[in-house]
Amino acid sequence: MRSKVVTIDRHIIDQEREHPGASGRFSALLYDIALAAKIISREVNQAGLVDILGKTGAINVQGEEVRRLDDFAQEVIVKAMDHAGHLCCMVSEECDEIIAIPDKFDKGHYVLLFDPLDGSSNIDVNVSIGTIFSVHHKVTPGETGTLADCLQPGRKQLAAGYVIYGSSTMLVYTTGMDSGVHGFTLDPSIGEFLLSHPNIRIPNPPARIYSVNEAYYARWSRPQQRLLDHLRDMERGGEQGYRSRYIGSLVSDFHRTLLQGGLFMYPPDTRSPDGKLRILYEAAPLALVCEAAGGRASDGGRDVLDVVPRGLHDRTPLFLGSSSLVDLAESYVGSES
Ligand code: P6P
Repeated sequence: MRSKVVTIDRHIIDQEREHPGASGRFSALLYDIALAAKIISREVNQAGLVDILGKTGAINVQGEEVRRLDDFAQEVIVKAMDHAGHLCCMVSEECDEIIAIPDKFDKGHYVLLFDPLDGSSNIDVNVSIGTIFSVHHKVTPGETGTLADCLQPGRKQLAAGYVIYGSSTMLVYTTGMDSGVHGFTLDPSIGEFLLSHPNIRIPNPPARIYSVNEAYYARWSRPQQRLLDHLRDMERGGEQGYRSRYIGSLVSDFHRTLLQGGLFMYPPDTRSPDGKLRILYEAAPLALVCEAAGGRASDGGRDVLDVVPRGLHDRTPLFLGSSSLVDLAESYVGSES
């Protein structure tokens, strides 16, 4: 048994006390995110038992077939977050436009951006999947959330994190560079997220792991190919070689990178010139977590946190993980960014 049992609610209150100006509204927002995560976790973990696997037949804005759990997760988050008075609007991977707060509910000063269930194509084969979330301050006058409130650079995020639904359900979040990264594991027997990974720091020196879909090698630029050749080359003056680990579920690949170190990459290629991953609700939140844990996140030439998206669903190349390995990646591909 750990020396003390700290629930996520207690942790959020303790963090609020460290910020005298905190209104408490922000804390309440984080509680509601944790609640939504518990509800989604229950359904994801029963997916094999309850007939919610398979497809709804609907197609989302990304042109991808929507699986029932996608729908469910999307609805849980919207219904958990839309009436509490914290938000002026929401943005979801599943919705083409901004999600407005119904007029019957009070509006607040925050914007929630999220990918309700990333990696959902892995649901049927029991691979861990995840929810990714990002919180910004409203920056325009008036109550109603606007595009300008959503299209902010990642460095301005108030909070960011993810939930990974795997062998256990974990919620990992940060409220910025000076507050650290903290991981909470769900104890389903009491329905509480308990602090299990306080002050996560990405290991340095990192594990020598690279994570990329090597099937696309032929579609990469020459500098990107040379970077992979370097990482694959075992005989470099006796230097210890690298291992390749690629799950194909962003939250799972990032969670391993955060805890063990390494380099996750989703580079641009001839079919996806901006890469595949979305800035607002995938790259930017994970970049904030990574940097707050002592790592780096780059688009190949600059920090992802400095990228200002032009559209809600803009994509970016992503090089994420241990600083020394992201620096190495930039030394190869930086000139072309
Ligand atoms: P690829 C899952 O569909 C996802 O959006 C991320 O979770 C994952 O990192 C990526 O796509 C995998 O893409 O092209 O390697 O199959």
